Amino acid sequence: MMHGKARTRGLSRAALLLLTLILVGATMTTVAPSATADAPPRVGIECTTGVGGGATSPIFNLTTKTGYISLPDGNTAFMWGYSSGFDSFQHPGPVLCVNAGDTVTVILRNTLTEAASIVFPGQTNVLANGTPAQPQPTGPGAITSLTNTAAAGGGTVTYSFVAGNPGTYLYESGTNPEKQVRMGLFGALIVRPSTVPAGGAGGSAASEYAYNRADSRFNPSEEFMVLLSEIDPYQHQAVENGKSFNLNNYHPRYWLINGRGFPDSIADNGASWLPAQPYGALAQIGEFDRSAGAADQPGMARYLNVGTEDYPFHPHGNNGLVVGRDGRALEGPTGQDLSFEKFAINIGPGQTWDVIFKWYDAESYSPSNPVPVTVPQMANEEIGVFYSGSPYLGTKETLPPGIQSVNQCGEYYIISHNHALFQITSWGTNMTGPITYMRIDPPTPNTCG
Ligand SMILES: [Cu+2]
Repeated sequence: MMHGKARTRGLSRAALLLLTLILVGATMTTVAPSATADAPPRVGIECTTGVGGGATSPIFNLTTKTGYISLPDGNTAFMWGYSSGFDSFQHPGPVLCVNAGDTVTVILRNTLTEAASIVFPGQTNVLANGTPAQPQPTGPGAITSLTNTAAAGGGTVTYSFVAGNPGTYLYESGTNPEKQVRMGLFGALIVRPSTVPAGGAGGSAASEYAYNRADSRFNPSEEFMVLLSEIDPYQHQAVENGKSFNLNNYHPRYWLINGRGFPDSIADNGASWLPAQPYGALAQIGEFDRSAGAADQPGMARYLNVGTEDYPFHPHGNNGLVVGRDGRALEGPTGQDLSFEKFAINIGPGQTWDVIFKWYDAESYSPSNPVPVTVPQMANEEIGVFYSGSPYLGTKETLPPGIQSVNQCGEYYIISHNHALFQITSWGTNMTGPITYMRIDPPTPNTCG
């Protein structure tokens, strides 16, 4: 379904899959802002790294804020969110990147009109203000928060923990989560190995590995985030207007990737028209060079589901290799490799999946080795705006008069999307929502921008 935007006629059967990305502003200590953040990458994960405390003791300052995001049907949604330091509202929260074994400190300042908090699923022995974090009872048998809170109107709480297993995690509000998480109080936490795994390649860096396994290596410049979420606009309207909301009536109408719906999802990180939605979801990769050995490594997609039901994500073209889930490598008790190839992956609420993927030209199709199908007459073709005019990677040909193309260098675009098709919508505007593309660039040197 839904292959109209990217024309894939004649592509090698060995295409592969999926998607996404990030941004990060400078984080700030409570003492002084950091001015050292590099310009954000145009695509791919944009980490927020901690400041202060030394290389293995990162400190993050997160502030709850309110704001609005743009949705593909032209609506806006009132949201709550975590922002870094004194940054303006953003959605989703900053992508926190740390190394295993780091002593991580997260200082939450809460500007909302009710108490809020952060839980770190998958991390153990979390402290709040120096003592073990505890659920907060509000009466006999009643708990409104799974952890210590920062009081409304400027309260703070300091969480700390030693980062555990490498992998992909959510962080989210533990306070009235059926309200606060839905309103947007969530983000991704990435824990990287602190050292190159045993048997890892000489000269490689620990950050090139997803886990403490030599076979979990990937290309750090092809690392993507797929953070999947949902919005019931009536709940957000109620919160904005200070009214109660009956959760029996909860019914999402929007579904998003990295806080954006398609086509905004394929725009660059930090796109100017999405000031509160910094994270794009385009997965831009190079053709995988099977002859290059260790010199070429596959891409990596980190999927997270912060919604309330399964999201069956489905890239087109090929399988991915599922190497981990929920912050744990897929391995047996003595380290046996239990990774597996999968086409559509079904990400449950609260789950994360780590998937390594690549695209290679299995059939070596080219103008001198043409695809064995008859190309339809032009009158029978529908040409999408990403088509190069040629079915061959790295080749551009003249398009018919009147056809507009944004293809840069003969690259391919392959759709990746939530395959629960009723969720491919923005309150009824079809073919929006959790859709993105995998972009494959031709081998270098190329003329891609
Ligand atoms: Cu499809």
